[in-house]
Amino acid sequence: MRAPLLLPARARIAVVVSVACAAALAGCSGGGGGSAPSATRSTASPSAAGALITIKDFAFHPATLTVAPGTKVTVINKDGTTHTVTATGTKAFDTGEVKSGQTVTFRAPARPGSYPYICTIHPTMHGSLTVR
Ligand SMILES: [Cu+2]
Repeated sequence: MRAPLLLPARARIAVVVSVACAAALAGCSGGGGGSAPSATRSTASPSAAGALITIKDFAFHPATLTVAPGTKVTVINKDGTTHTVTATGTKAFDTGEVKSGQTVTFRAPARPGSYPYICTIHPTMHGSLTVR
C-alpha cells in the first residue's frame, strides 16, 4: 500500500536533479566558447599577420601602433568623410583617399623605425606607426 506513494516522490526528485544538471552544462559550454576570441584580440606584440587602424571621430585608433617590418596594415574608415593615412616626411606609406565606410590595406615599411603619419585632408589628425 505504501509503495505506490513513494514512487512518484522519487521520480519528482530525479526530474529536479536532471534539470539542474542540464542548466549547469549549458552555462559551462556557453562561457567556454565566449572566452576564446577575446584572448586572441588582446595580443599587443608585433606581428606580421596583420594590424588594424580604425578611423573614427577624426582620429586614428590606436593612435600609436607597433608592427613587424612589412606587416599588412588594414585601415577602416568609420567616419562619414574621406581620410588618408599618409606618412609624413619620406612618405614611407600612403593609403591615398579612404572614403567613408571603405577598407584599404598598406604594407608597413621594411626598415625599423618610428613613422609619424597624418590625414592629408585633415592635417590635425596624427598617428604613429612603429616598425621593429
Ligand atoms: Cu581626414
